[in-house]
Amino acid sequence: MAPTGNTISPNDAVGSNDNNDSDVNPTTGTSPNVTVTSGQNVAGIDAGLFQAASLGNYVWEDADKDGVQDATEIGVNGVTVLLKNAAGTTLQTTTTIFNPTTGAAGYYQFSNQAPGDYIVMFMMPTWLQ
Ligand SMILES: [Ca+2]
Ligand SMILES: [Ca+2]
Ligand SMILES: [Ca+2]
Repeated sequence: MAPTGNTISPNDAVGSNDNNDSDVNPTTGTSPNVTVTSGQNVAGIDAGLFQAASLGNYVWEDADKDGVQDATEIGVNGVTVLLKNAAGTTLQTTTTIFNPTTGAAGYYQFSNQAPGDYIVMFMMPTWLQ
């Protein structure tokens, strides 16, 4: 099993060559059957691990239009935020809310994402269109 906070990588990414790929089923944490003969050293039975990442986290009303989150400017709830992959396909959708920790408005977060390339798209609220 992967250590807490880690996830097992996809297995057999290199196909026929086991030298540099992960060989462990991400769901079960086990390798395929491996036959080892007398005196043989079978290398290449490997497990890749990664830690999930997150993206966020704030939409605010930039009242003075300077592009800076000034202390007097408040977050905006109810803004739809899309998480897309690098090809532009939408993976997840969320909405800005009050931050559950700080209570500040305009908070969003995409948790438990695999390392990689993403695009975040903000759908403007109707009162800004
Ligand atoms: Ca393999
Ligand atoms: Ca391997
Ligand atoms: Ca500002």
